[in-house]
Amino acid sequence: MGKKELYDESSIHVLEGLEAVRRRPGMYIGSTSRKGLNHLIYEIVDNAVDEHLAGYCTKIRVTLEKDGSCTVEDNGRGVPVGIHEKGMPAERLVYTTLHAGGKFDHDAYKTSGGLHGVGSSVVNALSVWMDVEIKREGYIHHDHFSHGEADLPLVDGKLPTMGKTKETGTKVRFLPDPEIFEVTRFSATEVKSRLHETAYLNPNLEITFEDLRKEEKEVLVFSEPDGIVGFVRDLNKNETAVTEPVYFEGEEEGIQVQIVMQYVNEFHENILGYCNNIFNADGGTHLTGFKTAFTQVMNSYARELGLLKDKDPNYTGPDIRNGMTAIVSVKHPDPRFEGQTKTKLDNPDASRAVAKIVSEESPHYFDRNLETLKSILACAEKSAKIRRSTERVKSNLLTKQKFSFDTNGKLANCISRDAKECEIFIVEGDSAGGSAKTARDRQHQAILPIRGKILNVEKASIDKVLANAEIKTMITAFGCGFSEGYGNDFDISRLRYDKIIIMADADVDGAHIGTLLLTLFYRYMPELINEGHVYIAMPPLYKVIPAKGEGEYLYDDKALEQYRKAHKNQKFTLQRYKGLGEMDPDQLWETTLNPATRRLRRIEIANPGFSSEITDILMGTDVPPRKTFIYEHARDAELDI
Ligand code: 28F
Repeated sequence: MGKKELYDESSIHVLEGLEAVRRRPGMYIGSTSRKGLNHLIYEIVDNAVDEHLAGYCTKIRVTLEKDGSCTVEDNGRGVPVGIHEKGMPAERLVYTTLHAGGKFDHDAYKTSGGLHGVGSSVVNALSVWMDVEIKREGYIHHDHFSHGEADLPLVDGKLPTMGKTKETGTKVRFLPDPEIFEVTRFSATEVKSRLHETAYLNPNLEITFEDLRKEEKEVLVFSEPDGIVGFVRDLNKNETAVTEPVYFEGEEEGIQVQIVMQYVNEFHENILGYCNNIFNADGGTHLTGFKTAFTQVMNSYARELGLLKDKDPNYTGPDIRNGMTAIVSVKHPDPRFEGQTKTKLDNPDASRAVAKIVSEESPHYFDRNLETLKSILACAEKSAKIRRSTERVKSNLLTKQKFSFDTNGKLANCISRDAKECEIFIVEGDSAGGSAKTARDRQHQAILPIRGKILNVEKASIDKVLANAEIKTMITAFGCGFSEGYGNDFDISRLRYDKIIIMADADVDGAHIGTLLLTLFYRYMPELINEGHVYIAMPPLYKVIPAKGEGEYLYDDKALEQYRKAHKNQKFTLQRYKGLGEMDPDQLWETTLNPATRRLRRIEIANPGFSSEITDILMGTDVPPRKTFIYEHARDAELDI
């Protein structure tokens, strides 16, 4: 076969590959919401991190450019530019073929982190244009792509150069395609938090973030020489620490293991699992290995120290982990993932390796740090006490639930019992609740009015949470029970409603109630959010009624501004809604209840590793940051019209 023929074949292959990515972007980057958009940056950054892990890159710079594009630059070796056997510069293959990661097939630590480790060509396929500059072998080599296809002519079969340099590295700039993505503005908050996380996991890497989109540009440098120890300290920075961070590391069966844990004065556990620097939202074998071994180690210490007598049962795992913040990070040469989203580590040897390191390293540490050991066991004892009393409350709650659905008469349930077609609206205030009950579709829509502010679960112990009337009603109505540090009794298959819709006013109080409810769900019923059952209703702010023609609802000030511009010389009446309570049932139906005309936003957790921290910060402090939370979430949520 001649060279030319090969080239044609491979270029057809390239086009088919790009087409597949553009046709089903969700398959490659998860979604086309803001989450998927931000993911483009992480794909490129991950390649630079791989170059760091290979031992060559110490600095990465990420810039959100004024024109909406993003630049990522590293000081590694630069992507190879030599002519590949298929007659193209190697660099072009990397940016145009799916899975063209030659080095990745050899490199032990790049077997893709699971979710979507598919790389540069996917980002290229989903971009209007991509520009690549490679500093290598004395020159700056240049390449450019449009919609994933190279459009710079080669010079003597090679990439054109744009000058000489002594430096090395790779610079990639790309503009996401608005025809693919629902939104095209990167979320600085999210990107920063992910870059910070990457810095914690790579202690010798410096990552600079730059946002040039605002009037006043923002520059941040993430450098975390203390690694995951610093990560845990920072996750806990707003809590009262009960112990110092405890750090173990080791290698077993070719798997590197790093563990850090710290106890705080809180009523929950927060344990994050990473494999090859990628967060595993659903945990997996590394976490089970850690939990099993640590429970065993702590129970034997408790007996050794006489805190548990022969007749006493062991502490449960959750007793021991209550108040614990921990990070378990493994480097595995051949990771496997299970579950729909491929975010749960599945290798049994990871469990063995972590368990072995915990059992071997614990005595080394605790024999020298007896105070820490005693503090941890004191936490366990306290938790066990609360657990026993909670078990009594819980069994009461569950027996009641069997007999009556509507505990205190406030829930107006729907007639249908087919969860797939049922919705429940949680409505702020009795007056809006009353209108909603009149206006709703009784067959499919249930209304649960809640009065005033619900309990801030972040600040309350589990027994208080369960004693709260509004919370009890919600748990009973949803039908799934709840999960917390003492055991998971939550059963999503029993969920009575496909959609749980928070309906609150578009003001500060409404935002606060939304935040409180989301915090409750996030802490005690996280699967509701993770499986996409939680929504926020978006009631309109205005109605405009022109002299002639149909009235129209407008959902924010920007929409009003646009309407004004588009109807410059026309007269119209402007109605401003102060609150849900002011709408009559017909208006409420049309704007908020009617599936055909309403607007809902689905809540998704942007960065699971950090969201626990975010909730802590926002619910633990005063007002201004809380607002940020709800707006960020509202913006990051997927629009579901
Ligand atoms: C801004 C994003 O993508 N950095 C990268 C390298 C370095 C090599 C490489 C990348 C070789 C044959 C694929 C260099 N020298 N930053 C980045 N830096 N890719 S991506 O190799 C890719 C493979 O096919 C590199 C020697 N070996 C590898």
